Amino acid sequence: MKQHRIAAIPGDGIGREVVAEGVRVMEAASRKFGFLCALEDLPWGSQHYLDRGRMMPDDALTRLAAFDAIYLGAVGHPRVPDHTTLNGLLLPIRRTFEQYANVRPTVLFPGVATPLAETKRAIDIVLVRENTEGEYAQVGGQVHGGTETEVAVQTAVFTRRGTERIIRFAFELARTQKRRAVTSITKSNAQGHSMTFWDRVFREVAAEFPEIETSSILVDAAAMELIRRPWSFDVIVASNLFGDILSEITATVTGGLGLAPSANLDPTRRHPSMFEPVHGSAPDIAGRGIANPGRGGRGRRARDRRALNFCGPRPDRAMAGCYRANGRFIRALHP
Ligand code: GGG
Repeated sequence: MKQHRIAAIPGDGIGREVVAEGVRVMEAASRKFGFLCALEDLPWGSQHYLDRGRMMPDDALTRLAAFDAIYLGAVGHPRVPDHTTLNGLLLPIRRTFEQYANVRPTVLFPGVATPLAETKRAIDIVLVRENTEGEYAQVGGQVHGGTETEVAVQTAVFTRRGTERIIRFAFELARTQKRRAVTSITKSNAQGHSMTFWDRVFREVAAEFPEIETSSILVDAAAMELIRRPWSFDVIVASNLFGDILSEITATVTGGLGLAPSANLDPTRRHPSMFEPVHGSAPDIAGRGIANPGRGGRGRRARDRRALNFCGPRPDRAMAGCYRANGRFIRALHP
């Protein structure tokens, strides 16, 4: 029987609760479909930082390299700066293991509450976010700190290799899944160097996929259209920062952040890929056992209602929707 070595990093806040539940699902799936999971729990994250001054041990990346996949909960802690939690764990893992494709599919499940007034149309979007460079490249610095002349510079980095491979990934995903269209999202009017370069690479790669419709939209217009007409989108490809921001909108219009999955893929499979919920550590509700994919108020009755909201008035249809969405998600991982 095939065995998968999985590194589980529950991390901070509700990350611990959701990973525990996810592991139960994984175990149930392994029994049903006949595979084994050798799971190692790695207690890294903000508590590790508060105890030892580092989010993860010195040899963490070498240790992680030996696994088939990484299952991450969340990072973020009220006593640790956000840039420390992100740059001390999540971002080095994505970069070191060349997890350049961040795939965030969103489907509006039947019966799930959405803030949209119109709920009749199907929403089924795969947002492909560049995951190793762009605005997250960590190039820059600060001088004259704390004085009137202080300066902070942060440079976005767009390489030919990085830009071309993420755009090609999005088109290959669209082709494999027989999807209709790929939309590229930039801000080329304001960022006339990097984003016009992205647009040019997008046009070049698009020419290899003549059967797929293409469009390019500015990020501000995309933010509006994802709320106004989310059903008009199919596959989206965007830079690291724009993809991060827009995936909060795609998650929100399809039922909330709690439902949104995120796969950080090295499509070459040379390194382990990492799977995580889109949401953060939610320290305000951590440890109370109320982290839940649906939305709602406080207390047990509200909690039950949230669970029901998640399933909807027709749980059978909701589950069928989940299975279809999960099938798409799994296909999205390795087109
Ligand atoms: N589920 C992982 C997590 O804690 N995500 C929160 C976060 O801030 N993510 C930033 C990113 O995806 O770039």
